[in-house]
Amino acid sequence: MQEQIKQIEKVALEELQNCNELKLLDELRVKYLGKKGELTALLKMMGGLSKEERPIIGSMVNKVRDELEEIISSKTEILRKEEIAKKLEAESIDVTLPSSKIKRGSKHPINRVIEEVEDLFVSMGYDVVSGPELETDEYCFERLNLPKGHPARDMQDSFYITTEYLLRTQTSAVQARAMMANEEKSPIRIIVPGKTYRREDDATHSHQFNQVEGLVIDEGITFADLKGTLEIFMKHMLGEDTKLRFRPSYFPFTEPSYEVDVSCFKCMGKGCNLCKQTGWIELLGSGMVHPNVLKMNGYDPKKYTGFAFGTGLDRLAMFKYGITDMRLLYTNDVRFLSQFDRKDI
Ligand code: 2NM
Repeated sequence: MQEQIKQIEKVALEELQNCNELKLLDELRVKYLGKKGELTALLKMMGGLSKEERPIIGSMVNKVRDELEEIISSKTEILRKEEIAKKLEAESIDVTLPSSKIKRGSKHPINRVIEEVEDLFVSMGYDVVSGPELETDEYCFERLNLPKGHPARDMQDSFYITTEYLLRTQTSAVQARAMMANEEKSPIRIIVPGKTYRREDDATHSHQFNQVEGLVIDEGITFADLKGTLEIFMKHMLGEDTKLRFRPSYFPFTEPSYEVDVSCFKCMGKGCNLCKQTGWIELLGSGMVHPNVLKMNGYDPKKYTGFAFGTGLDRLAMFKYGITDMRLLYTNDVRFLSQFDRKDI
């Protein structure tokens, strides 16, 4: 039996010596140390041995088993490390290689217009302000001189979430927020570009659209300031030859109020299909801030006056880039959008 143990040990050591693979190593572990392994089998046979022989054989088998276990575990460790090293070597990435080229996207025409408007007004000392799209009735209407039940609320059919919350119908709500947030009640010069929502959806109206509104409050602000500002604005966007026409109109938050037409940039005012033969295109709403609006938002109308204006960025983008179908602005067709990566427009 002692011979048998020595023989097993000898073969096992040889086999382990030649083993260079983790899988094979595991097979050897099973073969010698496993439940049905050769050494285990010997231990099981010990029942038939004499009292004297039993401890000698037992300790021999245990010694060999410890020895093999030790070799197998240290060899496993080494082979594992080698395997990882090999893998790392094979998978190494050269981070200095140039990447494959990805086609750049282009700026959406509405965003181009927004940025252009922002740059112009920032150059004139305005701040660009934003606010929530989910608004309260208070800021969207009440604080803009539109109490509940006011007939002008019908002009802007809305998406109500609850009786108090709605998707904002105009960015003026942000202007009311800016007036309320200004604790010193100091002069204000802001523009608010952003998304607005109304309950309408046809060929020329989308339920979601983009607006920019401006608000200036200071001592001694007059209609001349409004006129000059909108002239600079429109000439900058549509060309130096652009002329403006102010028509009396009505908005609940301004008094007096005006709709502003620009001379048709397609026919230069001669009359064409774009301006419906009138030579003019309606583009903005504006007016002097209503004393009630100043008062309701904490500004003393005896000390301050102000002007405000608003325009649809979608229409502005369409005129500027000659886009004839508004739906193109909202359907994400890459063939359309990719035309706006040009530097010259
Ligand atoms: C427009 C037309 C006229 C406007 C008024 C105000 C505020 F906050 F002062 F009341 N913000 N925006 C205004 C005035 C907006 O858009 C067509």
